[in-house]
Amino acid sequence: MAHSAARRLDLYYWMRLTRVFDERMLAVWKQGRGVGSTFSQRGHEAIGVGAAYALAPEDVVAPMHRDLGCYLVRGLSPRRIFASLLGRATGVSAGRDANLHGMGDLDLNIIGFISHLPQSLPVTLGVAMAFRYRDERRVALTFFGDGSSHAGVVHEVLNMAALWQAPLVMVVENNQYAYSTPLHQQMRVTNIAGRAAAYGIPGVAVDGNDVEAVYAAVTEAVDRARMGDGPTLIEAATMRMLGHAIHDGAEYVPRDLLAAWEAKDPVRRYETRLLDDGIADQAELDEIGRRCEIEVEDAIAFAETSPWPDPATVTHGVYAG
Ligand SMILES: Cc1ncc(C[n+]2csc(CCOP(=O)(O)OP(=O)(O)O)c2C)c(N)n1
Ligand SMILES: [Mg+2]
Repeated sequence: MAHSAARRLDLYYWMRLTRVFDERMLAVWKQGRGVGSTFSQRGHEAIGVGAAYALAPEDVVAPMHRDLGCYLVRGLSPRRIFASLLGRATGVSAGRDANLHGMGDLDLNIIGFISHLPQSLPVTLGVAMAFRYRDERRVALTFFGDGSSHAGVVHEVLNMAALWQAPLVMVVENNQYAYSTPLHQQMRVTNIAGRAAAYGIPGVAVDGNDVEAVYAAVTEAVDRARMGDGPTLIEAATMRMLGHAIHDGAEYVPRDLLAAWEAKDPVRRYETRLLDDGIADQAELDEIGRRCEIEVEDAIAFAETSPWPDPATVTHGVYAG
């Protein structure tokens, strides 16, 4: 798929923004200015950005804990996200949660991350079927991890989505680890996309460190779903470059494995490609980086000066009777 220079620079901007946000977020936490724990996004930039970029605004997406790029592309501002991470009243969940769990915004068609992995699958299947019943040409997209892919509900959803030809795109982010458990200790068949054959739907394996490849694979799956041709399972391979969350030094990950993936870093790789293709020169890419840094610093300042939630609002949004 040939892309315009403007689109390629836009994809680069979103990945760079995700990277800068992640690096600054980790620094803030290490300085003791964070709230609770936080999940590094390093390595996942191309997946979140490439997948979100393939969706129309009216499509519904259910990101998970390493899809910061998706939240940003969908229109959650760095300010609102940082304020959420710091548990402030100006955050997406108005202080109800202090990490990427509490980031749903139905005005942007984002379903908040459901902590019980991978329960976004049955929810998005329901959303997709609602589109079908209402005769709306909209698509639902959900992410889940390699570790999450073993849960029984995944197989139920794959079967029902296939049977009903639901307009659903399921993206497995295979980052080689589920917490401290490497892929080979999770399953004998490590080709997750291959599981799709058992349900009679397409299974697509894609390089999750190549933003244009992710964008192309998700675009094709979204188009199929929108045309009424049913669901797709996409496996996007990458590496979780840091620990599971900030407390985890990931000493159990072999250093040579990390070095091999570092050489395929999604942001730097795209930067090299843009330079090689003459889309931009280094000064222009640096300028994009500076823009991202300014945006993220502004978001941090906004978040840190935002008020805590008013205790009187504690029951707002509680629906149990
Ligand atoms: C049902 C359930 N069990 C356990 C957890 C705790 N938990 C959170 S993330 C995680 C690892 C998930 O691994 P994977 O699906 O590969 O995603 P990754 O963190 O690697 O992106 C676990 C066990 C959870 N959130 N939900
Ligand atoms: Mg994983």
